[in-house]
Amino acid sequence: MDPRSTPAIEALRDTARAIVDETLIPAEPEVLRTGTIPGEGMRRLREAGMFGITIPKEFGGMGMHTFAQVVVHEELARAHHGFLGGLTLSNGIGISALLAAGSDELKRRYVPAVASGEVTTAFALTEPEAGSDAGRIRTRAVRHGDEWVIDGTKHYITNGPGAELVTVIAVTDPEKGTRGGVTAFLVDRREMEGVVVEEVQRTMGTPPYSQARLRFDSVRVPASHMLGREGEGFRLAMGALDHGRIVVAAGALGPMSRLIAAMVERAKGREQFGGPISQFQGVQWMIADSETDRYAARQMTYDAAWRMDQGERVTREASMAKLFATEAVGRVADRAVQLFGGQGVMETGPVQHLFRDVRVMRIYEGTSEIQRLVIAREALKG
Ligand code: COS
Repeated sequence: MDPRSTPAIEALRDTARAIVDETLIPAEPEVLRTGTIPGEGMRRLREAGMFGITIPKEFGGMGMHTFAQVVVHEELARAHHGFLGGLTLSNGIGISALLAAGSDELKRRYVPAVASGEVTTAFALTEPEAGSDAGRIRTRAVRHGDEWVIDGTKHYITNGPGAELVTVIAVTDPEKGTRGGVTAFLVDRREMEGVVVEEVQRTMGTPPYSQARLRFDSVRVPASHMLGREGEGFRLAMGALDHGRIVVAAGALGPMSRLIAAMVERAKGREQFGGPISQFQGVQWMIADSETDRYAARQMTYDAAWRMDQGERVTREASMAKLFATEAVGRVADRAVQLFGGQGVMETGPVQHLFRDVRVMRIYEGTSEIQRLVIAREALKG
């Protein structure tokens, strides 16, 4: 147990571990076979309050901090990603701007159903022409009386196919750009017409596919659904990503643990040249390097989360944790496939789906290259 943890955090971690081991991992063959998420797993996650770990108690959540979230998320992330999209967003970028800058009325109206997992969220920043260069977004919001009208296209939006609530980052003043010209809005797709799913975007990861290209076709949003002040949207989006990147780092720890456990079991059980392959130094070093990667990634992730909870601005630490942990899980997954040999690349093998699923982590919520850019900029500030 980490010295910064508490009995309450450990109890929640134990609950998460039990749900993952008893229900989510046993359901994985079904997920991989059918591309659907069994309801029982989601029910257990909801009932355990996992959608509202970081949501304040007054809005129906557990009111825990980022440190608690990463400890628990590390455990949850051993499960197939299909179980995790909803709760990662509801404890992070899907709701950060609403919690940080929405009116009390909006929070009272929307947050409790998000905390319970009844309503799902998405965060719409990325566009076809604005990925790493998020400041180039073109989606426009124009004020008409008491409403804003949003037009534009967002893509690769996680939970995009079905999320009821979407935080949309749009340009409200092209002249001002990222410094005062971008604003965040909360779009409720149940009430506001014009959000069109143009495509469910299939990745190289295993299904279910939760990314979508969304077209905003003159979506009329009441002025009361603006999050924060006009022009504050880029700062809100970047602040949400500081937190989100720490959570992605925690999300890399779960698969690392799965992969290392599989490597150890395989090394002890597979016999070649008259004995278990664990006797070979080449295999031992794969395991040693993977353990070291996980240890370092965990320390960075926990530290970044802890500092964030102390009120520090952790832009650099979040990027370092995200960069290191997601690159590390890629290395571990590659070693695991290698250690499993032919079985490593078989469709029915135990690690190939993890190898495919973790690849995107080096890309979403900022590529490794963007993390390096952020770290270098912060360092060069002196
Ligand atoms: N927290 C709060 N505010 C921030 C911030 C942060 N981490 N980063 C930037 N801002 C605000 C600041 O107000 C800044 O103005 P000042 O420097 O005058 O204070 C303003 O935003 C503009 O920032 P910046 O000049 O850094 O913007 P750039 O366009 O140069 O680039 C990067 C910003 C590259 C860091 C940004 O575009 C980025 O993170 N890109 C990756 C996007 C991404 O992760 N996409 C993944 C999909 S979203 S799930």
